[in-house]
Amino acid sequence: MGNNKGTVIAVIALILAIVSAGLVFYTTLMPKVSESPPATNARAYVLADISNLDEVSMHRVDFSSESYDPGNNFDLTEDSYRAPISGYYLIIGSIAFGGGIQDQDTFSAILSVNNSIAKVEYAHASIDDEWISVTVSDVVWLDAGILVRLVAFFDSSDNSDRTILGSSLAYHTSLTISLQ
Ligand SMILES: [Ca+2]
Ligand SMILES: [Ca+2]
Ligand SMILES: [Ca+2]
Repeated sequence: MGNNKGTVIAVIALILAIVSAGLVFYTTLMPKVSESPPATNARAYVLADISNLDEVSMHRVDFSSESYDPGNNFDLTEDSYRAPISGYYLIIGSIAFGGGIQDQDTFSAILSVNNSIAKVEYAHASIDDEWISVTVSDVVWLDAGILVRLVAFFDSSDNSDRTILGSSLAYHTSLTISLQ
């Protein structure tokens, strides 16, 4: 009996040793599960029309609402997106202009990265007073902390003001950003 008891204790001790060795191996040698990256997706849009924009001036688009911004990277006061981490980002900016004159006005949507012009797209009104959407998009490397903005520019043929159109949905004027 004494021997059997000793054997049982020895077996239990061996099992405990194996289990604790396994725990040490698991906690110290297994690769750490990487922490989830910060949320980067954001989309801001213009809720109500912005009228009386003077021509041949750069207008930082004044965003008023967000569809989503879980990482709080878009600042509606500064109208800018700040990259939370370095990486390649897909950026899509759309501006809807109103009040154009057929085949004459030139409307531009400008992607501003780090306060420099990164890309420009432009279009002309195809009929009088039609709203016209201009979209600029690109994949851009952003270092962490770099600012992205959407800028409007236009040259009206009658040298008059024009309007950026807003909507209660994001389909008129918006800026969408997503880490690739
Ligand atoms: Ca704003
Ligand atoms: Ca925000
Ligand atoms: Ca003009």
